[in-house]
Amino acid sequence: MRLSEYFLPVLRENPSEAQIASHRLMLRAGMIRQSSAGIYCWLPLGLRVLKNIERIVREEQDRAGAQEILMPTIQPAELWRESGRYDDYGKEMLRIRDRHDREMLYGPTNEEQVTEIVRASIKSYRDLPKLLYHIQWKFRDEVRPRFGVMRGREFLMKDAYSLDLDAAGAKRSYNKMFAAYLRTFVRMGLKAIPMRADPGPIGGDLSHEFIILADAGESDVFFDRRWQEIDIPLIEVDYQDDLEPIFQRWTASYAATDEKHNPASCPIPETELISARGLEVGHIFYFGDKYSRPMQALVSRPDGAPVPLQMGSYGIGVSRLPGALIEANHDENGIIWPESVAPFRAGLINLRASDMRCRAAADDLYGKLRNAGIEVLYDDRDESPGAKFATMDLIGLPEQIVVGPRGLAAGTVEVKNRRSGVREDMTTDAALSRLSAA
Ligand code: 5CA
Repeated sequence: MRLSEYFLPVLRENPSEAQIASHRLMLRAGMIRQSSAGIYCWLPLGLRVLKNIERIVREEQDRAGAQEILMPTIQPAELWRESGRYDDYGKEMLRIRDRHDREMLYGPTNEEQVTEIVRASIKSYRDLPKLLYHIQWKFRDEVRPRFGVMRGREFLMKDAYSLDLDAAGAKRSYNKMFAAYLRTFVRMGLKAIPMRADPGPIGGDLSHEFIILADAGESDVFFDRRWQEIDIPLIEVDYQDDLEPIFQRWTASYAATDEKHNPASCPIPETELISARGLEVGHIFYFGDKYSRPMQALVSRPDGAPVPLQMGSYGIGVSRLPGALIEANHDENGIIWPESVAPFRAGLINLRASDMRCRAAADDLYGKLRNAGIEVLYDDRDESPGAKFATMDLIGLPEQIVVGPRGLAAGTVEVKNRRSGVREDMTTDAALSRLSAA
């Protein structure tokens, strides 16, 4: 993509409404634009990141055996009356009436809708287990939408739902999602610590939040100091196996959110305990028959007796993640994207747009990069070198390739790694193979 043609409305000044780095940088880098409080438009650069995040989430859900569906954003109020949550949900739920005066709502989550789908067709233990998920916009009329996409009112969530015959089966499904979450966040370059959590309005008694430690986080969390040294690797998971050992391994060191943390019954001594701020990027729940019982989603056991489905739900804050990723990856000059989610693999800067030789060389390299399948944003604009460097640093592409008159005379370009800041002169062929290798 040529920057001269790209829609990248970068801001030079810090927007005054933004209190935290990620919100500031997303606005400055032209990723998003606010439509109204807590509701955002996604511009080309931001949408590319959002799609990359979605792709990783989808791949890991599919790998774990979850099947993608798509449920509507608007749901009928009756469903929520059946579960009893229509009144419980209070003002956070956006309630709507259609032209026939029927009560509808913009879904804040989908437990009821999923239960309604499966109760019509899943009747026997032979139909189980099942894991269904979708990636869809939600609406919660938060009292205090803030920090940009981090606490929005309209936001994109991946929500999965597990359906099992009994508690043991439900725990197996929980473990699958637990393992899938470990992999999902590691693939984004994030260290997300699974912490015992309060299920809140979703219900149930087994629940974990996946938390990234960050000062901008909204939760107070408590954990064993050993977590500071633990590195979460990209574990290989065979989803046919018993995954309880993985669950045990990654919950062995104490970690809990403040709603769950009780100093009186904490299993580790205070000297080993760290308290910090955390950002919740995922939340998983096992709630048994909380929805299936009132909504009459029954399956027959092998002995023929009908029992309510055992269910769990599993959320990831897809549109919160670009913000969370920036909180974990930025410096004073801008964003530093991990490769797996970067909007482009590299930026190509032509230092002298007016110089015919520079232009020819940069155009040529741009063509080669594109032919090699490398996604590149080519700054071909007639701007000062300083402005070009500042824009590239701000938008945070992993590598920058600089074509300038001095290098050309020597037959080289300069490649700068955004994260390390290390610059190297190399031939265009070497630059091409460095970028292809990743
Ligand atoms: N039904 C369950 C799981 S599918 C559920 O709704 N869980 S949740 O309430 O914890 O939300 C799941 C994830 O969505 C959270 O972990 C968080 O990352 C994200 N999320 C929740 N509220 C917001 C919000 N207001 N803005 C942005 N992301 C949010």
